[in-house]
Amino acid sequence: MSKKNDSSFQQTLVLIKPDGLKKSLTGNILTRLSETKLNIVGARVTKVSRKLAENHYYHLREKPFYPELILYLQGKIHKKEKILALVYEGKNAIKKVRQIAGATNPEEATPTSIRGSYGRITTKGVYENVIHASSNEKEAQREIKLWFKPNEIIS
Ligand code: IDP
Ligand code: MG
Repeated sequence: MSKKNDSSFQQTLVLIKPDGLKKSLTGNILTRLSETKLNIVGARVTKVSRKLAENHYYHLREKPFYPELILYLQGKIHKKEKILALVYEGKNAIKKVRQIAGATNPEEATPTSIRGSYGRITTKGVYENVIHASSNEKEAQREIKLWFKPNEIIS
């Protein structure tokens, strides 16, 4: 079976969120992610429009923290209005990246994970957890299309 027909061979979206950029964590985060031995097949710095943020976090639109979450992803809270978007590819990419990212709540994340090391909970209640990582295959495919044009992925 060729690599690309193998269902464990996946692409996953990573976003270094505005707090990650503001705290100069890009190098540390990329170093941690390189432990996965996955390949980077896409990378771009971009501003996040309200529409893009709302689309990305569509599944959370009913949550009380949603308005704050949208401002957070847009960088309005950190006065750093951009993110670094990456696509990682390889065997079990989604699970490997999620494992190094750590749990959503930085207080519950393994202390050595990216979120456990660098995340925090703000007084307004948003989990500032420095990175996004797709959580399943359907989500990964939807999100990669949202953040990248097909010709920006070099697989
Ligand atoms: P994930 O980022 O681990 O996939 P999601 O449930 O998809 O978690 O939530 C997206 C983002 O929304 C989280 O990364 C975090 O920034 C924020 N968030 C999720 N749940 C909560 C919560 O209960 N309180 C505050 N912020 C949350
Ligand atoms: Mg999620």
